[in-house]
Amino acid sequence: MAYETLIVETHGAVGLIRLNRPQALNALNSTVLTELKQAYAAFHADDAIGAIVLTGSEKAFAAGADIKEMQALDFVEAYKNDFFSGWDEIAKARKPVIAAVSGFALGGGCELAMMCDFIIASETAKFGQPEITLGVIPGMGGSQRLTRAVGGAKAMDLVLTGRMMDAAEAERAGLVARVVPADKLLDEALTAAAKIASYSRTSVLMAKEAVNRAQETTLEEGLRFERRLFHSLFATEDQKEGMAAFVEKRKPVFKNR
Ligand code: CO8
Repeated sequence: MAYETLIVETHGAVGLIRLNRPQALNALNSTVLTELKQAYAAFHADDAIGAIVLTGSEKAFAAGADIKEMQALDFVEAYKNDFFSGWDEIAKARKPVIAAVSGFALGGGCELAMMCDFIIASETAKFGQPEITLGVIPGMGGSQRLTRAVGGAKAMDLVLTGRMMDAAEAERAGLVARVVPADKLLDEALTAAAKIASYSRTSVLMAKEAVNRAQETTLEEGLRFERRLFHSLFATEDQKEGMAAFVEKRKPVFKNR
């Protein structure tokens, strides 16, 4: 399928999506959202794909929601159409998604990276929520996901001042899982995604669900949820295969059953 704003490829069991609006530093407009939903749906429907990498260019992962597209929006229209709610579907992807971030990840770009399961950043990455400089606030989850990722003090600093933080600060703050040199970024993300895709799909999906649940519930409920998922994995052929392979000192062959 041909896209106007994305470049989509497969690398073995990994789906790679590159945001591709270089003239606007990958600003997220409605076409990007429509196409991203299509690309996600296609990778989710494809049993051969076990994980997804979402990336941008060297200069920008995405410099935010498209300000030129948003500029004329009025309150009633924004409220009536629940503007930005389309992005919720991206955040609900079931297969693991790694954000590979180089350059600017600002506003909606930072929010999109945070909708992914984890972020691998290049040393050149810059994160920020500069919406305050435009007379608005984050609208795609920035005030909530950033606060959960880095805590209230730093989230408040970034959201109120609109300043950018570099990759080292983002890693120290817990927003970013790994920082790598710019020329290693894609390799690192594809290798991590290939590793995830090599495991039993069922345990991967459940692992993701369990970690996500930690963000949303009490410790007691979260522990109960984890335990139930853990128990249920003993009903899978992949658990038998994984443990047999360990005992027999060989590599497991998961059948996703
Ligand atoms: N939207 C549209 N176009 C953009 C955007 C954007 N977010 N960012 C950059 N561009 C365009 C520029 O307009 C420029 O286009 P042109 O050449 O036609 O003038 C081109 O990309 C290149 O940009 P610059 O020349 O500015 O490049 P620089 O390297 O000088 O600067 C920056 C790079 C610092 C990233 C700068 O482009 C910038 O500050 N961009 C805007 C960052 C920003 O404010 N992002 C937040 C956007 S708002 C948002 O994401 C969520 C809003 C929530 C609202 C909720 C409502 C319900």
